[in-house]
Amino acid sequence: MSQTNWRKSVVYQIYPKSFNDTTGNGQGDINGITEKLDYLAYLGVDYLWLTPVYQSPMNDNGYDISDYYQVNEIFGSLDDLRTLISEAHRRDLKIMMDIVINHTSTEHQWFKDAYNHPESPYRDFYIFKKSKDEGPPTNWQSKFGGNAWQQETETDDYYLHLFDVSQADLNWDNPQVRAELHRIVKYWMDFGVDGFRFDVINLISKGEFEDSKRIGKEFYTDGPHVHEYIHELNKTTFGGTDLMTVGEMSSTTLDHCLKYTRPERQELHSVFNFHHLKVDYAGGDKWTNASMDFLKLKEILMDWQVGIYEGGGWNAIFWCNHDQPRIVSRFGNDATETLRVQSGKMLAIVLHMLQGTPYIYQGEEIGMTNPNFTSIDQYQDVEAINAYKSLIEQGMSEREALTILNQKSRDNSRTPMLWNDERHAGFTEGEPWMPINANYRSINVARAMEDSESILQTYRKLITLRHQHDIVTYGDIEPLYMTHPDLFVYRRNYQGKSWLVIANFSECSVALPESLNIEGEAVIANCELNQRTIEGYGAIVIAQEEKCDKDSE
Ligand code: TEU
Repeated sequence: MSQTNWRKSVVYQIYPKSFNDTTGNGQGDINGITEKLDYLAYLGVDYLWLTPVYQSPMNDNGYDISDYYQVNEIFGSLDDLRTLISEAHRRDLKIMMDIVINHTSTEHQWFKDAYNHPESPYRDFYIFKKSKDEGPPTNWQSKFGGNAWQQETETDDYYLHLFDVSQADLNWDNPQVRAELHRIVKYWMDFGVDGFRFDVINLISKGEFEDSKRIGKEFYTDGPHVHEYIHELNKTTFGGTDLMTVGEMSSTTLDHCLKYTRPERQELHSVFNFHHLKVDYAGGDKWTNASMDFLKLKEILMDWQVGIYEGGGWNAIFWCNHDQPRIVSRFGNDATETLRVQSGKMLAIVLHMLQGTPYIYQGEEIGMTNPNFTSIDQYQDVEAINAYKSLIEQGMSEREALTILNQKSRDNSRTPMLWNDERHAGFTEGEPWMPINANYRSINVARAMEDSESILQTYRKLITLRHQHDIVTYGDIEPLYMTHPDLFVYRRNYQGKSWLVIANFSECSVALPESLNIEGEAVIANCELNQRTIEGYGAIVIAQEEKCDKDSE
């Protein structure tokens, strides 16, 4: 297996339950991933990130781990995972595991022992607190709705769960907990994996529990000891190896992300942040219907691009993951086939020319869309179901609530991968655990592979460009025309060369600003620039010999 430069790499995210089923039980499995490795090699990606496949009651689809050392039997066995790793390595593909160590499932042996046994040595593995004024210890809110404290049945104590009630937060202030978590990471390193994605790793250090009135985010986001604990994790486990690491950072700041990723601090290689994906949250509230604020999208993306580049950190860049709606339905346009293909390519070009490590979420590369469910019964996700109940309680009609879920739910991205136009889109021989998108006959991998003009071919070309041209990885980033209402324009500059990226986020043709120099050779495009006009959802990257000073705001 050859050495991989993680900085020049592209990562493909796999949600195993919805990827490819080889047993006929309607849920994807590890052997299903192995079966598709040739396709992933054809796509050209470098790393495969698997969302959790450990033993779990699956209340949050695997982000509730009950045994970190075992594979959930719905996904297969440890041997299947060994085979996947060696088959991936044969094709120069690397495997990243998802490590969920902010919390465990309440089915984990540690928690079972701790619960109801105040004397248990595992009691201090979690965060148990006394009730306050006959209510929960603080007013902290769970990210999945409701109070973040759950009362024990036998005692007066509450335990903390920042996510579902079945996901109890670990107490990282306890050195024994940290030692156990380091052991888990080392186990998977020895197993032969090539990288880790750390789930909500910036929430591990909880601050003050005193103020009971606030909803709590500020007490545990990028908390008091977070950098110390991540540095310790690095030094004790993956530090000094070439394992690639990325941390998922919830509601974080640029300053903290520089600290997490500047190499000399020895914490992580790269970080995900989500600020650019909140530009369609009306008043900051996810559970609303709103169109996106395009100027805000540009501003946030560019603040992070420039800030991380100048500060010497590293971004993970992405439009999609298993918690986000499909990007072509969200910031693109899926109203017609032509618009879907055009906007899908445009979004791909804009993202993959940015600085950082790009992530592709399964199905994004063929432009999969939101499924537009018609009934709440089609939803599976704990967060969506809680949100639905709460919207109805607030007086909304079922129809209105469903419209919001259709736009925002995490289930939008969790429908099965569309492989071909056969029964259940080739995902399973059995009954799929989630409905198959109705448009699978026209949107599927087999078709995209045959079509030289497909979104898939744009992704393949973008990956090749990144591998071949250092400017994409190392170039600086220069935002342009930031107040233009339709165009997203920026430059990458490196060693006297400059790549100009122009994208039109509107459905209509747009005239290019007069001051923009468009001379040069198109490196990749989904359109031509006729008479200095860019068509609806057009995107083009122009290689220019040197930076042109004519560009201006
Ligand atoms: O997500 C963390 C997280 O905060 C979100 O992306 C979350 O899904 C969103 O805020 C809800 O609106 C990670 C995982 O990616 C997610 O699937 C898990 O449910 C969560 O952690 C808990 O482990």
